[in-house]
Amino acid sequence: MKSCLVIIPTYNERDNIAPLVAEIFQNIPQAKVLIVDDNSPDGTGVICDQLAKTNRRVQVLHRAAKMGLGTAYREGFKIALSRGMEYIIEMDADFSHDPVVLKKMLAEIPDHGVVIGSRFCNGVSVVNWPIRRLILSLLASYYVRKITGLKISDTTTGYKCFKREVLEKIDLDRVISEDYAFQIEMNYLTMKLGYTIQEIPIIFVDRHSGTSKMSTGIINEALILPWKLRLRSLFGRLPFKKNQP
Ligand SMILES: Nc1nc2c(ncn2[C@@H]2O[C@H](COP(=O)(O)OP(=O)(O)OP(=O)(O)O)[C@@H](O)[C@H]2O)c(=O)[nH]1
Ligand SMILES: [Mg+2]
Repeated sequence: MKSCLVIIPTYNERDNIAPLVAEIFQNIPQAKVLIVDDNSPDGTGVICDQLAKTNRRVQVLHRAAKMGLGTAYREGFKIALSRGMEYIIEMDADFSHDPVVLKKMLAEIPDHGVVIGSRFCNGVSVVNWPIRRLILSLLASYYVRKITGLKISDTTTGYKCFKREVLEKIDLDRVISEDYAFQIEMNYLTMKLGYTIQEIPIIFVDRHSGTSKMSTGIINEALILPWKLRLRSLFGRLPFKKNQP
């Protein structure tokens, strides 16, 4: 069984994090978990420390302040690579991503660069999401596909599993997205490296408790990013390590 690290970024997820970690281990007991907490004002970090104390498979990275989802994953990826992890999973803390899917992701990943949990590859499979969020997400995916040439139906999902060799080829310090646009950027880089992106259907459920961190700034970053990626690609400035395309 290959090693696997599930990275969970948290900001104010006090009620979600402990039950989520328990469900992850129920589904994939062999995994390790890394929580990246940005000094959540609601005390999520303290709960994470308790989890780490009682389970050696859980590790917590505490950051000083809210610095964005993209930067949290970048730091998490570096730790995963330094610890020799073969498969690296991204997952939200709010139960929108059903841990039951983890096994299927791990079954598919050997044949692909990345496996993504997709809300739109099997019709639209979201539950309890406000129609405004759904339309925004569908439009975002359409827009991103048109500009980047990505062929996937859900370009912004945050439920994914990377193969180590993909992350090894990317210079994570030169990845530009700080927040949710990170998902688009990583898909684009995976495609440009020549790896396949496999979509598997998920049923996305709105967060159990807590509040969304979505903001206008975050949406603007995602709107501008596809153009930046195209320009960077055109000028050979994509953040690949030496000897990559
Ligand atoms: N460490 C860290 N985690 C973050 C940050 N922003 C969001 N998160 C976490 O990233 C995950 C996704 O954020 P959500 O607020 O659920 O975003 P969303 O799923 O697009 O929005 P909702 O539909 O409201 O759930 C959650 O686990 C958040 O706690 C951040 O700046 N730093
Ligand atoms: Mg969420």
